[in-house]
Amino acid sequence: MQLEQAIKKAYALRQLITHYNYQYYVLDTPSVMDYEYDQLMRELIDIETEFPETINSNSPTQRVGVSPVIKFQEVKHLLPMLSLANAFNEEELHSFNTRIKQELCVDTIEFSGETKFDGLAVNVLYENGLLITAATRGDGSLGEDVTHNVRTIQQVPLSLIGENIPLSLEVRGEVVMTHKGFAILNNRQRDKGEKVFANPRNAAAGSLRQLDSRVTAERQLSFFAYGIGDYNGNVDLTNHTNILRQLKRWGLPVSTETKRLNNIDECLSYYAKIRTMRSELAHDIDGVVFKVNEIAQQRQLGFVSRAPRWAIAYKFPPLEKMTQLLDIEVQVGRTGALTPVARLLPVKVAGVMITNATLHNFDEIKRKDVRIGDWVYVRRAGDVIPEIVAVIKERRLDVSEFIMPDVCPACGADVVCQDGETVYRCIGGLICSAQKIQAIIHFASRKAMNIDGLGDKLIIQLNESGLINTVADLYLLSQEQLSDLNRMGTKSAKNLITAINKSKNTTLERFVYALGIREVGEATARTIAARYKSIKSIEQATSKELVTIPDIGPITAFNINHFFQQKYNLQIIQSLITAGINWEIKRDTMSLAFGGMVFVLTGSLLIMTRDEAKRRLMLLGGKVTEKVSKKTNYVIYGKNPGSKYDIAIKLGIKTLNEESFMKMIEKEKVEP
Ligand code: D41
Repeated sequence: MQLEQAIKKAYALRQLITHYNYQYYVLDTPSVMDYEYDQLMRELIDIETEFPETINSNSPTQRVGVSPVIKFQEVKHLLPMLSLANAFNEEELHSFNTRIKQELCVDTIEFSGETKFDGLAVNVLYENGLLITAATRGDGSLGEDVTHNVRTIQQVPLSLIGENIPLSLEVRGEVVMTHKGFAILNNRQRDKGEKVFANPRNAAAGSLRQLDSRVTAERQLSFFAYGIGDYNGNVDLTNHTNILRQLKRWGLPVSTETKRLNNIDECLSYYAKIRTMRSELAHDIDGVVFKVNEIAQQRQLGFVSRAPRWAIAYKFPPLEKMTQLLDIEVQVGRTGALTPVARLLPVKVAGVMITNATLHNFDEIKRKDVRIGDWVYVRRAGDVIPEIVAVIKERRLDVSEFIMPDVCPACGADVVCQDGETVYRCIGGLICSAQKIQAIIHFASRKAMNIDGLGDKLIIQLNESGLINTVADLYLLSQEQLSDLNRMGTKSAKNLITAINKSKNTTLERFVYALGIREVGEATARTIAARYKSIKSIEQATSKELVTIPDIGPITAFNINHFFQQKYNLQIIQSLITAGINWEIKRDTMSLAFGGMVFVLTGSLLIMTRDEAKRRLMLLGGKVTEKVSKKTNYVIYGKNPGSKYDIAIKLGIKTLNEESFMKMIEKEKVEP
């Protein structure tokens, strides 16, 4: 290749790659396969390696620097980066609206609404369409030069695309890290024994303040433009909606949730809508921002003390709050697993009073170095159980490390932690009162035997008063015994007995699930029930056989087999069945020996009666019909067969005499 040709080819490749980047990062509609994209990049790299003269700094191959910067330089923003006033409730938003309506002498104001990203504000300067500098907000006038790092963010175009490229343009936006990127980064940091970040915002900040852009490039940062600063171009930008649309045309990513809002009521609905979506978004947001849409009106309003009077951030209640860890309680689960639970100084997070948080397991406590008495950040997002995000080490006073108990807090049996497992377990089994109670709670639960009205508290009460020791005892309870209990009326006692009786009619899969075998959830229980069809067959299944079933691994197979080898468990199952627990035997006829086959009987049978033969065929999944047709598989004939036999011969259908028929069913060993 000649140099001239190489320059042309490199140019074409850059155009194409930039275009694909735009479709992927800005429009969110990828138009090529990753493979194809990678090929184009490879081709460009090859050309640039052979002809280094073709390289320019806005080539997509030049995002990551080859060496760290020495220190962060100062950058003066062409126009200052203002700050945002806040509203924390509806009233404050209304007074914002009233104030500016008065100022502008209008009845209603049109706003532009957008999500408020919880990241870091940056200013990206483009001159003649080329990215020149990117700087943090700093004090609003002077920021830190983070160009080398912002260049590594795939969403940020190194050169603008489209028409009417401005001579100069400052793009204001927010650098954020996705939840996914945050989780990946923290896992990697943990593996390397390095500092983990408390939240995506801190992680984004830490990543942007790297001297070495090769480190930043490995972290998944995103960028969203929310406005402009200095602008020298010939496209008329008369309102904020236009600005965002034009930024998108020039190849800059803009939040997909921006919306034009006709009045303050629409702003309130927008706020409510975004708030419900909050936990589903890929990024953390801490509120919404409303901006007066018309630039002319913005000018008229101006700003006070570095904050524009035409914009306001309506903040969401924070998902994270500070509180004190009062105690770590160790709970024993159904399978003996010990779970540490944090008891907190009650604190309201996102509208809900939080008193407990999960600590998952002992490893988690060690990793986060959580100690009783510490001040911590608790986080509640969506419907998830609140969790401790991080310890505020600066506030730590005299606290000592938490030690996992070496005996079970419920029964005093030994606690073991198997190699390779993070879980500590009580080995007490069903001798352990905690495990016993959890087993009964599980048995009665909705997806198991579904005993209506039999809640945790009642189960504990029944156990403490000596009425139930195992799940089988539930079916021996009488209404009188129940009415004698504290807080239990005759009516509730009667209802409970009815519910218990009702639970006797169940399905095999529910029953298997209810037994609470370790690692056997609903899905596995369903698989086992479908495969074995009777509790007797399940009891006899070997581990070797169980592992051949899809989705059952060696550990689950072992657990199932081990469970049914315990005499105690078999006794309980027997008692339950004696008490009247039953399920309909559903046959999957297709999987049986004669599944889907059609038989016709003719002549008088001597070895067994016609009804008996019919029953046997049906037990094996066969269907018995009267007329011979092309669909018939076999005609079984006895003495003096009639016309049905002749038709079978004519149609070429297989015929069997009684002896061959007997041999055939004997081979299938069907119990009579
Ligand atoms: O998403 C954001 N964090 C965001 C920040 C946004 N959507 N809009 C913003 N608009 C402004 C003005 C109105 C001053 C141009 C902002 C910020 N400012 C801002 N971010 C950090 C300081 C100010």
